[in-house]
Formats: sequence, structure tokens, C-alpha cells
Amino acid sequence: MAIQKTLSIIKPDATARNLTGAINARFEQAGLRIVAQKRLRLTLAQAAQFYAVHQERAFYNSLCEYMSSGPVVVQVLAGEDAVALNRQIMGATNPANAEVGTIRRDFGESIEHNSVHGSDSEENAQQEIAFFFSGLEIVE
Ligand code: IDP
Ligand code: MG
Repeated sequence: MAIQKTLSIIKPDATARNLTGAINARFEQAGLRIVAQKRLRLTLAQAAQFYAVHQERAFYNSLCEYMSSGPVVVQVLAGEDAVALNRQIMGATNPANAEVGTIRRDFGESIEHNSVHGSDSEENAQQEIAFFFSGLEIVE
């Protein structure tokens, strides 16, 4: 597997509990490199655009309100098989179903407030990285 890049978001529930460093340590310990990172607050419209793929889902409005409710840290993670590796480190969507030792199991509060986002394919990773970062901001 080649070196890949993936888009990660540390969500408002995690920034509120000052978990940015603890979550970043999980990525680095697993061999992922943080090659771009910034903290920002999404507007409702930006959250709605980012999660547009979910617009038919019952949780869409709530998810967009939540993702714009406080600061997030958006980041690009690079490494061998980074998309799948990050999904493994994150754990299942619902913290109650996530494996022990994953970020969502250890830090997630609920299926919605599950501490992190990670791209689910290399194609989506490229689109999601371009949503937040210019090439100049990614330093490998
Ligand atoms: P993923 O983040 O594990 O890829 P998705 O199905 O893509 O999961 O859902 C995007 C986000 O929407 C989740 O991370 C979570 O914050 C929220 N979400 C997913 N399913 C539910 C639900 O059933 N109720 C409330 N929020 C949900
Ligand atoms: Mg997803």
C-alpha cells in the first residue's frame, strides 16, 4: 500500500474537553504524520456543505448544528494506508460499538458526539482535503 493522505476533524465535543493533544498522540503513536492542521469554527452553511452527502439522513440537521457549535481542528494525516489506518484508530461510528483502545470508544460521548471525523475513501479524502486546505498549507 502506498503513502496516502486523509482528512481528519477533531469535533467540537473533543475540543471542548481539551482533547486535541491526546487525540493527536493516538495518530502519531500509530504512525500517522500530521502534515497540516488548523483550528476553526465552521458556520452552519460550511458544515452543511461538508456533510452534503448525508443531507437525506434523519440526523443531518442535528449533525450540522453540532459541527458548527464550537471549534474544530481540521488536519491532514499522512502515512502508509492512511485512510484505512485512520478509520481503524478512530473506531466504529457509535462509541458503544467501537473497539477498546480506539478514539471513539475512549473519548466519544454518543453516536453524534463521537470526537473525530475521518475520510472513508481515498477519493473522498482528496475532496475533503481540498475543502479545507490549499496545497501550500500541506507540508510533508
Ligand atoms: P462516520 O463518521 O463513522 O463515517 P457517517 O455515517 O459518515 O459515520 O456519519 C457522519 C457523522 O454523522 C458521524 O460521525 C456522527 O457524528 C453522525 N451520525 C451518524 N449516524 C448518526 C445517527 O444515527 N444519529 C446521530 N448522528 C449520527
Ligand atoms: Mg463518514
